[in-house]
Amino acid sequence: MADDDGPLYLGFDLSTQQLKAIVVNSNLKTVVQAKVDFDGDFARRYGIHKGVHVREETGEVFAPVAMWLESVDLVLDRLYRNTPVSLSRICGISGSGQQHGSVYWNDQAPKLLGSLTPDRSLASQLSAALAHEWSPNWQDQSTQKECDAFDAELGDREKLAEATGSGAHHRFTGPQIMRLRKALPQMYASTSRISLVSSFLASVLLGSIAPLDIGDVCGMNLWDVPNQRYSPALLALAGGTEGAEDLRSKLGEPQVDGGAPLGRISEYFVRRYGFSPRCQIVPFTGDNPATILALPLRPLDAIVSLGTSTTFLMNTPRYKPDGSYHFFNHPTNKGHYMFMLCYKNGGLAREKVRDALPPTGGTADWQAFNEAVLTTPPLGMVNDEDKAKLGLYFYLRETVPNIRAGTWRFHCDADGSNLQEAPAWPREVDPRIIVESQALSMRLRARKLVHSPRNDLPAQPRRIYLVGGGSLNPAIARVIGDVLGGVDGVYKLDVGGNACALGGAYKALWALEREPGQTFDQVIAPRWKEEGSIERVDRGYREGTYEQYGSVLGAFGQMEKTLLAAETD
Ligand code: XUL
Repeated sequence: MADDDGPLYLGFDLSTQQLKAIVVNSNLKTVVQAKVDFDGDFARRYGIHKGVHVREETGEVFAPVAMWLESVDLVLDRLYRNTPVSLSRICGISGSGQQHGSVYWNDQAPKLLGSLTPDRSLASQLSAALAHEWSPNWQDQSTQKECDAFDAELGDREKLAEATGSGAHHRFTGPQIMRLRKALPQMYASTSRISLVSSFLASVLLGSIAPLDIGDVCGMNLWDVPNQRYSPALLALAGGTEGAEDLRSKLGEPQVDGGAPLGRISEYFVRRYGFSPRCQIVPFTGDNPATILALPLRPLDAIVSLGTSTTFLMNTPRYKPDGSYHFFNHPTNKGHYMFMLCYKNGGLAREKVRDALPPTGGTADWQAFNEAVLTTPPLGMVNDEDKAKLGLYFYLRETVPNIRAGTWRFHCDADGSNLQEAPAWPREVDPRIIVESQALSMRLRARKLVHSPRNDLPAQPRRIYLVGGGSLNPAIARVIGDVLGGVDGVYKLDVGGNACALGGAYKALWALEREPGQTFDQVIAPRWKEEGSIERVDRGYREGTYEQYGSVLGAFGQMEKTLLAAETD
């Protein structure tokens, strides 16, 4: 199909701070993109900062839903004005939303969604469809009591993780719903449907309430993953003893096939922006599940996202839940899962270590940090008799594992024995130790999911893809390769901040161009060109070095356990 007359696909990403839209053609080439920046475009009107309101006293973090509605009109307006092609060529739309956030619709919603007039804005017509003007955000921390109840409901935290793929987390939608039901009983009673941010955006485009997505439904602590149904006990916990069925109908059943179109686009968008009336809306998913759709990510490949926080993502057929990490249904591959580690102490923690380095007399900050990383030997061991240095650098309470803020330095023998608190070491050693520590934590937790990629090599990922700000740092790429391996190399993914929106656009393409039974990978992989999409930044697995880190992995876990135990004493 020629690039200039074939079908186009649109992917959205409704994240905390922006709404992005990206249009690709059947060859995965980006045709046009547009974005709305909430602070830049709306800070004055909505009084938000970094896209949200924060109520320090309660730990609540929430966003105005009307602002998102305004953003949909604004981003389409920008797309419409800038596009070199007609939006009528767009055959399918999908996308992503920040995970865990929820939107509360009242009983007017179906009527209002279905009768939008193109000469008035979405916000002016749909604000009346909301039971609650706010959407709780994933940064919210107001639900400790509810999390304790979730962790206890099925026995303990590990049992909850076995059932729902995750232990209870403040941001997860089940604990959030439980809190809102008690805090705002009238609002909850007047809610007829609850959407996740992903299905909210799909609903607006569809002109009716869209079902939840099969990947995103796992970010609630309500979906029983092994049995693929809502957990009646957890529905009753969140919705109230008599309210389990009511909550089930508020949520609705998710759509199992992430590639089955939900229906045609609402007439509002046809008349206002020139979309084709045949354009299909495909289920939207969470931003993390959408990230793994931005490239053909095979089992044994991993994505490390190095932003303010750090996330580690894998596509795996193995379901091995644990209270400190997450399993979600894979958004497109039935029977596969997305494994996710989500660390709070990522880029900011590295920055603090950088800022504590002795002044260098003019050397750029990261240059000094990187030099320190690259001139310090693995584990700070100059020779075999040296102690291996291990540290934890948490500027915020961490979730993986749940350890308080603080800095700890330990050491052990090369074989991992004799772990002890270490005497202070020079500050120039810290840059390597913090990056190693972040990578060791990922290796420790991903080890149940990896196996030997080939020829008796030790178990490790095949390829590691880096995204986010930290992916530009060669010293970090080197340590990731040293510690995590990656027999086929470490790569930087060159999609800027657009991975989730791109994943959404590819999902729409897959949904509409797949032959019966064709998987996402079978459709996307042959069209995906490495050139221009990825760049190899480290060779990955180094024999000897990888094994050296393997010897201290147990000691690293022991260090975490020691600190956890000290906290509960
Ligand atoms: C994941 C999470 C964040 C948000 C960011 O569990 O809460 O990564 O998805 O939008």
